[in-house]
Amino acid sequence: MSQKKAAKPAAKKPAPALKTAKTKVAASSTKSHMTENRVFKPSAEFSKNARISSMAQYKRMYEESIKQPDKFFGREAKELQWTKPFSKVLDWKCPNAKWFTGGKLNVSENCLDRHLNGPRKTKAALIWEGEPGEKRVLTYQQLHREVCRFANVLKRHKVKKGDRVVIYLPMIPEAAIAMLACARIGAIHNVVFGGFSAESIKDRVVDSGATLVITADGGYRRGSVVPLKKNVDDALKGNDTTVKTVIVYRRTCQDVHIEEGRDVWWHRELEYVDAHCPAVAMDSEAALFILYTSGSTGKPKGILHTTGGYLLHAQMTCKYVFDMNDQDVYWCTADVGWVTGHSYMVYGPLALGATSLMYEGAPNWPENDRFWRIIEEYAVTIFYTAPTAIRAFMKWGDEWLKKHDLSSLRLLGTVGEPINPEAWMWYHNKVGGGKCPIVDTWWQTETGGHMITPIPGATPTKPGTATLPFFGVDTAIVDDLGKEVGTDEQGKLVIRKPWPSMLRGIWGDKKRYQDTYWSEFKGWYFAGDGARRDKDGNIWIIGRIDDVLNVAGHRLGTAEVESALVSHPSVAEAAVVGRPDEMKGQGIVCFVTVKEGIQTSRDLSDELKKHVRKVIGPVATPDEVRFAAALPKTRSGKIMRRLLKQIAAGEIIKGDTTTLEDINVIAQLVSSGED
Ligand code: 7RM
Repeated sequence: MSQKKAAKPAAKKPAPALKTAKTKVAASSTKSHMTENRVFKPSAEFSKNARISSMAQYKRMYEESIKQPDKFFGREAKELQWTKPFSKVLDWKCPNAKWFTGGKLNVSENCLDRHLNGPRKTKAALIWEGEPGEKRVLTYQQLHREVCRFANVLKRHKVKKGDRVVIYLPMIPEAAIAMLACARIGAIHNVVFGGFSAESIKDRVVDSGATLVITADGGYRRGSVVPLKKNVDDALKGNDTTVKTVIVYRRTCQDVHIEEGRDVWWHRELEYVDAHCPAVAMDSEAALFILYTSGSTGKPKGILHTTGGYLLHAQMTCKYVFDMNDQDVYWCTADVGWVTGHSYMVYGPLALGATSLMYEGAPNWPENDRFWRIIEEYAVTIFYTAPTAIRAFMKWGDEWLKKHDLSSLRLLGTVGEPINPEAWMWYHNKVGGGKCPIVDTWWQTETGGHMITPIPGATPTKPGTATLPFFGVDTAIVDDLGKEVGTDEQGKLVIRKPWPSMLRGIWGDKKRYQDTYWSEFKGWYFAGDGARRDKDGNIWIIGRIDDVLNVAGHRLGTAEVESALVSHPSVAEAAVVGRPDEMKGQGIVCFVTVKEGIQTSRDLSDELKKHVRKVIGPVATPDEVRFAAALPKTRSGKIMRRLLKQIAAGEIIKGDTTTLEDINVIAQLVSSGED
């Protein structure tokens, strides 16, 4: 291991006293927001230095953003560098939004070139640490150079404006370089998470019609090598896709197959190009990237994001939500394969000229304190991670934190799922030393950036709520008829106005875009989440109300897992539900009926778990496979998921079962979990 073992003894100053408006009244195990009365106001010191320093200022800005969006966003957008100024802020005809029409700009120019004229030129843009311990720092000048060179490699391979490029890389600087290089020449990137399987890559390659794939020989994860190139080879087997070229970065140096006439090495390609590559001026509404995400039905959908509005929102949220400054060392622990990695590791921070840290591997490699070690070593000031990670750290114990000096931290963030108050308190006290505001940011792949979030120098926070809408975000919580529900009542979370970074469509499927997001309530975006608003106006996200799972912050469709299961020769029918999981938020439970003549066994259940893992990827590995003689269905043949969820959670069956076709099915299912 190249990591040094010894850790400094905790040389921490005592944390300043908590600024709590109210004393602790709720038991720490309280899950319900109705009894959550702990309020944490930002410290006077934090507020004083923040861009937004009071609720009055937030409210003023919010009001302007809703009532005069043209004025508000027109002003904010001037902070981007436009090759040609826009003539109109918003053109909205539901469900089609056009932001900053007439304007032209280039995302890579905004993230790189415009920082080269002053002191940021030699400032760290990316700080990287590999899992085995290597370190790299790329200044803005160096990153610019690498992006230009790689963009020229893409051009050499005939990649043009509008072409789709699949990126399947580990968490290495080349992932950001590849994304920015695509943006520079107007190619549309489609990043596929390194934890997805060959079949998932193939689906995404085919659906997006990609002509080029960028990958690496392998990547490091928890001490072993993930065979990325092998997965790409398997995905492209049969030569029946549109892919002409595969560019391979050498990361792990193991032997890989090189397909003559298709595969080329990244480092060799660089020998043929120079570092001069002008950025292409793109229409504000030109596509920037596609990112696949799970829905409640069918295969993952390619969420389309465009240029001007997306970049503005990413930059603006880094400015106001993360309060990022030139002095900050900012670390987002998300993978680039998720939207969080796009907006908050690459585009937002770089647009703002900040320093973004990237770590390749697992949080518990070589030991449970890897993250704290990194925070100490690089004096990280802003840390953004997921509740599932926080719960894992809590379980591993405080001694891992105590070995490290975390006093550089000034702001903490979470994303991906609701955070339980216990985890919030632990994060606040143990990681933040009681002094750092926490921004619990609610948003989605579709929204492009933060939607509901505290403003750290202004918003009083409570453990478990994402609090208030960001600028321009017009939220409402409504019943099935679209009527706003009362205080503390649960309803569906909708957004009633377009916002700059909203998705512009689903790749290749206009109808699905309209149906999925804009049909439940006419003219409003329906996010798929349930929520409540408390008496102080704070929004508490309950979670997905559709058939989308959130496993350790990873979004998966029950339909995807079901279709993976029925692709196995022994399976007749499958129904997949989530069950509450203390660590992961949700675990995956599969109810399976087998084909005539097939014997069920523990071996078969293990085989099915492996099968799903192979088809979708390790993130989708089921926690439990339960065999059943039949699945509970209504008389019209719909699987009753509500019942299955209760069975999976071990709850006594509640609610109406009168529509159930065969009541005996339930008794069998309940007992099937007992052996
Ligand atoms: C960024 C991201 C989106 C789903 C979303 C929610 C859940 C995300 C929070 C949250 C409660 C949060 N994109 N979610 N953030 N729930 N509080 N702060 O996660 O497309 O992969 O997932 O994640 O259910 O609909 S995503």
